[in-house]
Amino acid sequence: MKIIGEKINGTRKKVAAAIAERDATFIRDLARRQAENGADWLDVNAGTHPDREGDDLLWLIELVQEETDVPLCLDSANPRALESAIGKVKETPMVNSISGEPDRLNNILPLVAEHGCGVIALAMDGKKIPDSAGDRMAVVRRIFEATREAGVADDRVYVDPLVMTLATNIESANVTLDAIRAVRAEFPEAHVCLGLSNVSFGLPARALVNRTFLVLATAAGMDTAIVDPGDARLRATLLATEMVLGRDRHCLNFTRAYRQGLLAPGDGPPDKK
Ligand code: THG
Repeated sequence: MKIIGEKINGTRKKVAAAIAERDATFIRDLARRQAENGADWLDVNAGTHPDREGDDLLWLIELVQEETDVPLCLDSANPRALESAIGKVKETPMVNSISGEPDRLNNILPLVAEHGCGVIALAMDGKKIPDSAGDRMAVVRRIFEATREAGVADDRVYVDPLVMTLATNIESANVTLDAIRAVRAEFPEAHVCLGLSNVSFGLPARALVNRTFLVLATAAGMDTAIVDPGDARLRATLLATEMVLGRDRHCLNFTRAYRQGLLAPGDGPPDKK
């Protein structure tokens, strides 16, 4: 599993305040901690007004890159903000995201093609996420027509089938799992990427719900997750899941993590008393 660290997101209150106050220490700290916890990319989302987003994104990028060499995942729907950000990054970034929306395809895809970026493709084309896996796949097929036409190889595309909360639709995770399997079957070279936390919005014990969904989404074929890399229980669950699915030869990663004390308390040997 590849991990995109989600913490530098201006829709979070603390990050919004840090951006507004130009609190560099707070942002640097988020970057360093996620890098230390093994993030493969760091998502950077300014989440600010479109007039400010470009400048705020550049400020964030500069700070993050002073702290770590982990490549960035530029999280914006704004082609102008993305274009100036792509010019500033040291490592080839991931672009988060395109969708089936013609404006985003026309304005963002050329940047992705030119700079050789990976790109997250949301399985939606308007404001609303399609209800069924079939309707999401119809969008995904149109996106691949466009990425192939632009010369972006399938293995640079990270399809995000999207998940909505179970609190308002009990089938929502099932729809997403069906979409993941359909993407894997139809576009075997492509990746599947998901932000997990929407699944539990409005529910209690969200971390438990997110971890459970992580297991199922991984089994269905998700290979990239947008999560908090500092969530030790989530990482432990991930290590166990990959081993159980046969993706950890000789159980090396799992046993090494155990010896390093990285598996969460309570998941070790049973208490003898
Ligand atoms: N797909 C793609 N990109 C995405 C998402 C996705 N980018 C944004 C988001 N979803 C993933 N990132 C985050 C970042 C932070 C939090 C959740 C998702 C988060 N949420 C806290 C919570 O849920 O309790 C509350 C916010 C806070 O801390 O203030 O931390 O799906 N392609």
